[in-house]
Amino acid sequence: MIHACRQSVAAEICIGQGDLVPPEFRHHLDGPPWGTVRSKPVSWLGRGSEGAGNNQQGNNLVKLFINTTSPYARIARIALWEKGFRDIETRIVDPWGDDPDLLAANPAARVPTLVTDDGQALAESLLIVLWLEAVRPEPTLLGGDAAGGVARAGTAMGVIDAAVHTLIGRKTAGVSFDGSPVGLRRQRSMAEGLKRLDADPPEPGDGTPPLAAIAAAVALDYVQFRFPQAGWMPPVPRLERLQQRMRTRPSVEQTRPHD
Ligand SMILES: N[C@@H](CCC(=O)N[C@@H](CS)C(=O)NCC(=O)O)C(=O)O
Repeated sequence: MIHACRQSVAAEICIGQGDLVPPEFRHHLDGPPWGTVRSKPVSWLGRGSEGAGNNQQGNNLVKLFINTTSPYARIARIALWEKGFRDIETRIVDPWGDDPDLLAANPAARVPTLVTDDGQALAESLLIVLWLEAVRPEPTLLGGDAAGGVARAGTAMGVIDAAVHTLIGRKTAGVSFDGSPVGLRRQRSMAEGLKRLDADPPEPGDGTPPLAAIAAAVALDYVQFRFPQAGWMPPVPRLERLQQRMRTRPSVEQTRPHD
């Protein structure tokens, strides 16, 4: 049996071929166990202590499950930070390792998952943003042009989804996934989505950035992080300017993806 071993900041995992198999099917596997995960609780959303601060409102959020590479978790982290929920407890997990607490909160075992103190588990990055907009409308993340902003955010999410799906494809098919019809389609989504965002990039503004700018910056950072020097990467000078401006926000800088 071939094993893929990898290491991340918070989770050291060595996953056998059970990696993608749900628990109830694991008994079909032979060979070594499913894998081990060591997750550590952390008390801050970012990498360092620079961003630490007080939650300005009541503490009705108890835990955010994240990992340090997930663009979805990063969107939720930035949104929470920008909304003033800066000191929520975060727990770094490997979502592929079936962390029992994450699984208990979210049957899809995906990050981000946000657990509130009344036991509600909120999944899906954009639903977390939606919920945040409802419970804390100011500062808004919708910006002045709601339709334009949501349209651009949707393009950025298409890039993020395509990037993540490419990595999942590689998990099952290896790098040959990239040249498959689906892999090429995902590549096109990334390249064309980034081109379109570059042609008409979101405006970050001077204060709280809108969701479109957050999602576009997260998308570009993630593609560059996961596919450095990719031949299909289009030139995106305007998007790179947005990226630089967004990095002046601690919420963005402190959550940059890292293994
Ligand atoms: N649509 C979800 C996607 C979340 C997602 O796929 N997260 C990944 C990490 S990048 C994950 O947890 N993957 C584990 C899995 O798919 O089992 C969102 O917007 O939050």
